[in-house]
Amino acid sequence: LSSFDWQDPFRLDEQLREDERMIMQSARSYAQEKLQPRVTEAFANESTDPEIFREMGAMGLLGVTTPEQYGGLGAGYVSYGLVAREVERVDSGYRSMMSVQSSLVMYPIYAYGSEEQRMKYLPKLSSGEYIGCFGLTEPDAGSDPAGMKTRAIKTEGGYRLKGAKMWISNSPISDVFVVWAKSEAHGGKIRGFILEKGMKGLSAPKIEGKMSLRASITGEIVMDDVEVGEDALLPHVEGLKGPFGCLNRARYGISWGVLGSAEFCWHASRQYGLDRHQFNRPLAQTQLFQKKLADMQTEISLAQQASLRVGRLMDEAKAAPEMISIVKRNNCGKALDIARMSRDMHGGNGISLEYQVIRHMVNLETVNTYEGAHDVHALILGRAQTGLQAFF
Ligand code: TGC
Ligand code: FAD
Repeated sequence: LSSFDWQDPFRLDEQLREDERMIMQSARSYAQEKLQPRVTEAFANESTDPEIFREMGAMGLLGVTTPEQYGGLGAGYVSYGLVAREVERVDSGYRSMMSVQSSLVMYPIYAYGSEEQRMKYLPKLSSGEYIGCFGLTEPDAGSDPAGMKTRAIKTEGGYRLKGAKMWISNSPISDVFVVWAKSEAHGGKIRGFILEKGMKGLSAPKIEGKMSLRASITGEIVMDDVEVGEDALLPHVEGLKGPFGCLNRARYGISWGVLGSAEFCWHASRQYGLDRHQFNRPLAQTQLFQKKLADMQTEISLAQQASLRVGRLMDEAKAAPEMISIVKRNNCGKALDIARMSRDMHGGNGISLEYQVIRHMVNLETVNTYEGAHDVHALILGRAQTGLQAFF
């Protein structure tokens, strides 16, 4: 039998291709050198630096899976997941900025947009010159987006949009807004529209006072009779499968991202336990501390294998949404447990921003809720095995 690497129990690294390893390494260098030094202050002050989009764009971290002719990297979903993991190792808010831009704005424009829309938006979103957001959730429609109230009313030559979106990542600093509305001209079906900053009647006020994801700006999208042309409509999709097609990709990315947070908390706990002495021995020399480290290592390494498997299947176009529900739900829930455990293992220091684990812990509260709350994914999986709808 060969040796055991405690940091990489199942040799994840060996299972990656050379190009994937290189993308991961460059994301890690960027995240550690450029994001890590500014995160504590950004979180404390609840401030988001829009320059981060330009930096990520220059590093090729936006639009990892977008084809090269539209400014993307043209890489696969395993690479995208590895980038999410490296960025979220620093902060879930930074990963959120990246994954909204990539999966929820660039993907629908690429998959459902016209060639003109692709050429107009994708290169600038990929470079970070444009910042994008995705408006699905509303004040009265969160887990149940079919209940949305936003309407698109047919006008001569286009549409008039009326409604409000809530809890929208990036919206206050966005140039491009992908929003979903029920369109009367399409039998009340949900359709996607691309709005642009500065349109009359469009505003995106910031939501203040979040105790989680404070380095990632969140806002509303208010559409007060916003007039758009026919060219704002995403022509190639209709119904909820439009936004869900984007969510599949973002949820998969999140399944990797949260493992970055969890790994940070695990490694920090281990180091703290080695350094901190109580009762004349390192904390790490106690049975309870070691059990917690073993649980962290076990959950993280199992979850990595599951996300890698789903990523490989996505690259082969063989992944099903329910597979993504399994990894999104499991990995978010386990990462949150790990972050809470890590906070506890740091004792009093665990509540200080300086030790960072409480920042990960409160961030993961959001990640466990958005993109389909933990229990909502349980209902998706329950329906898949019983054939019975338990949402209502
Ligand atoms: P249901 O009847 O199940 O489906 C309606 C239509 O949609 C299709 N569909 C999917 N298509 C592709 N992928 C999926 N995962 C799909 N799930 C469903 C389905 O085939 C059907 O198509 P058709 O052609 O027959 O009409 O719809 P439902 O209303 O019963 O849905 C139930 C439920 C709970 C599963 C769904 O509404 C749900 O997933 N709710 C959670 C909402 C959610 O995830 N919101 C996320 C908002 S965005 C966000 O949080 C971004 S944060 C990002 C960040 O900052 O990083
Ligand atoms: P609800 O749907 O009201 O759920 C509340 C609780 O009830 C949850 O625990 C849920 O699991 C449970 N529940 C709901 N239905 C059922 C049921 N049938 N059976 C049992 N339990 C149920 N949305 C976007 O569109 N774009 C974004 O960019 C975006 N970014 C976000 C950023 C942040 C920081 C946050 C906090 C949210 C963001 N969201 C975004 C919204 C997010 O997707 C929603 O918050 C999420 O879908 C849950 O909706 P809700 O908050 O309305 O909660």
